[in-house]
Amino acid sequence: MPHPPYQPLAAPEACLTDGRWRTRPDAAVKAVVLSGPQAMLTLPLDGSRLADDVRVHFAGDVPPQRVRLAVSASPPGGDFEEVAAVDEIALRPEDGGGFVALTFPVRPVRQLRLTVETRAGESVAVDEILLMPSAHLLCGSPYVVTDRAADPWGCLTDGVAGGDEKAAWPGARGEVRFDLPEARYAKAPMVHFRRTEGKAFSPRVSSDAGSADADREGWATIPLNREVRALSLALEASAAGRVAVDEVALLPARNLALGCAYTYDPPFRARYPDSGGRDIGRRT
Ligand SMILES: [Ca+2]
Repeated sequence: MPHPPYQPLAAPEACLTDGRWRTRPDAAVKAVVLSGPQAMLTLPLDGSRLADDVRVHFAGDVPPQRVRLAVSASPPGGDFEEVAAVDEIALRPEDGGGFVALTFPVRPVRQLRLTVETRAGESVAVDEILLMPSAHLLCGSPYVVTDRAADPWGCLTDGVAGGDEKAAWPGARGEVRFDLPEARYAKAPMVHFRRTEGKAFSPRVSSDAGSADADREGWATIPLNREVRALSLALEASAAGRVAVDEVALLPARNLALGCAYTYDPPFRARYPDSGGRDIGRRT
C-alpha cells in the first residue's frame, strides 16, 4: 500500500504520529503539553530510517524558545549526536500553530530525541512529529531492475525505508541499475535490505567500486567519494535465498566549504538593473 507523504513513525504517545495536527484555532486535536524550562521527547523507531528532515508541529499560539534534535543510528542504549537546532520560532495561531523543520545531512537513524526549551512560566503543545522522505542523490530517479523482480510501487528511490513497500527478487541474487542525468559527486551508495521472516540475514551488495555486507539494521554501504554517472549494483542474499530491498540511496559528498565564512565581490550591485540605472545609494 502506498505510504503517506512522510516516513512511517511510531511514538509512545500515539497522538504525535497519527497524521493529525491542528490546522485552525478551534480544531480539537490531542497534543502533548511540555513545560519548561526543558523537556525531552525520545522516539525509538521500529527500524532504521534514512533521514535528513524532521518536522515538529506546535499547536496553539505559544512557540517554544528553541528546539534541538539529536539522533542515534543504534537501538535504545546507543549514543546520540545533536544534528539540528532551531530558535526564533513563530506560530500562526490562525492556522492552528506551526511546524518547526529540523534538517541535517542525510544519514540512517534508529532513534530521535527532541529537546524543547520553553520560556519561564510557559508551556507548549506538540501534536505531530513527521519524518520526511530523505533527499539523497537518487531520490525520484528512474532505475532498471533485473527481470522477475517484483517492484509494483517503484519504491527504491522514494526516500522511504522501513515501510510496507519493497522490491523483491525471487532468488538469492538481483541487480539494479541507475543512469543519472548528470555526473554527481557522491560519498557512497547505500542499500537497505529487508529481512525475510524465519530466514538468516546476511545480504551483500557489490559494484565496480567494491562490496559491502549489510549491518544489523540492513544497510550496506560502499565507500565511493568520486563522481558517479551510472551505477550498477549486484544484490545477494544467499542465506535467505531471496533478495528484498526497499531503498537504494546515493549519499552526496560532504561539502567541504560548509560553515566557512565568505564575502561577495563586489559587495553589492550598486545600480538598479532597470533602464534608468540609478545609483542604489542616492537619495531621490
Ligand atoms: Ca523506498
